[in-house]
Amino acid sequence: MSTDLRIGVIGAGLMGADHIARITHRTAGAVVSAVVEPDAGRAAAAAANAPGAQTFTRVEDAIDAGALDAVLIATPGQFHEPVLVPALEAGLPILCEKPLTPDSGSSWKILELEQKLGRPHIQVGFMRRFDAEYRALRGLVASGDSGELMLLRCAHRNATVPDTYTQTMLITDSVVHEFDVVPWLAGSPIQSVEVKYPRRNALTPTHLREPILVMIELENGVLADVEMNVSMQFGYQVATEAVFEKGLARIGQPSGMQQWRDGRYSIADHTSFVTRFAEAYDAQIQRWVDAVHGGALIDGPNAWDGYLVALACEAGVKALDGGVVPVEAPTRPAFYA
Ligand code: ISE
Repeated sequence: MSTDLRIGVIGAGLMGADHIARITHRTAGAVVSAVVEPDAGRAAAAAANAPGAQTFTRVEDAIDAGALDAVLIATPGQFHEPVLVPALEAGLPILCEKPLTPDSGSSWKILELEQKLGRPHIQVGFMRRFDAEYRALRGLVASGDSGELMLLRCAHRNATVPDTYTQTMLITDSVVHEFDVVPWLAGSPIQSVEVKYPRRNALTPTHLREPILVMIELENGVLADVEMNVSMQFGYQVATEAVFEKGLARIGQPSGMQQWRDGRYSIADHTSFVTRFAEAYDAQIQRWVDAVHGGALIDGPNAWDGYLVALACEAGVKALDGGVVPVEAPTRPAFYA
């Protein structure tokens, strides 16, 4: 009998399809047993990478059919809550792509529901925490080898974004990652958020005003600036420079083959987060699967982390209209200690 974890993947868009292929081809100890996707074409295309998986249009049907042991939610954020609720009610382990939910009120309700289960069941998909260079930088900060961390200079650049991408998504879909990873790197919660607008990129879609510069102030005095740029054209880049008392560290620089040709020097960079963070996604899913097998259920950011990020996103969205917006979090429940 197979002991593989039977994962139901909810949503078979870009990320869902990528995770389905990952679980089938690169994750040990797991299979995709169910694909929940209302769009028949997407469901069929995704199922081709998941031999033997059943397809459903509603998560409740997959749960009622006993078709899964764990749930991976890869739908857009506004559709997370309607999946989180039945999955928690069924007591299933969950890996939920970011954000946990789009606002702190609904995230709080999810925390309340989860706390009925006795221990955390939700891991949130902040994959940067699994990236080898981010981990090395966090280790450097914690070691104190370069002195205290003072500044994080973060660049987050997308070539383009789809027409459905809105102004608030600069915060809720993109800077959301820095709202998780900056406090994690620096070991301190977010105190306030401010947004500044440099000169607008003429190539930006007409309904957007960007790039933006987001200032994130942490309780320990570390300041992070984030250049959020979604019309960069050339490719995808997520890079950070950390400024310490005794030196600097850089992560996210292009690597791989350097080429000299026709009087030019070049090195390839990424064009999408799917390749930039491929290894981080692999590690994230593998560690989650191992944690479920081992009984810990999660091994990574939890729903409380997701809630804190929801609070920061609310502040960030307000800050799009100007001013320094404070982030105030309640005391962390002992359940998430
Ligand atoms: C996208 O949803 C992601 O999560 C990517 O990591 C981010 O770079 C991009 O801006 C988002 O739209």
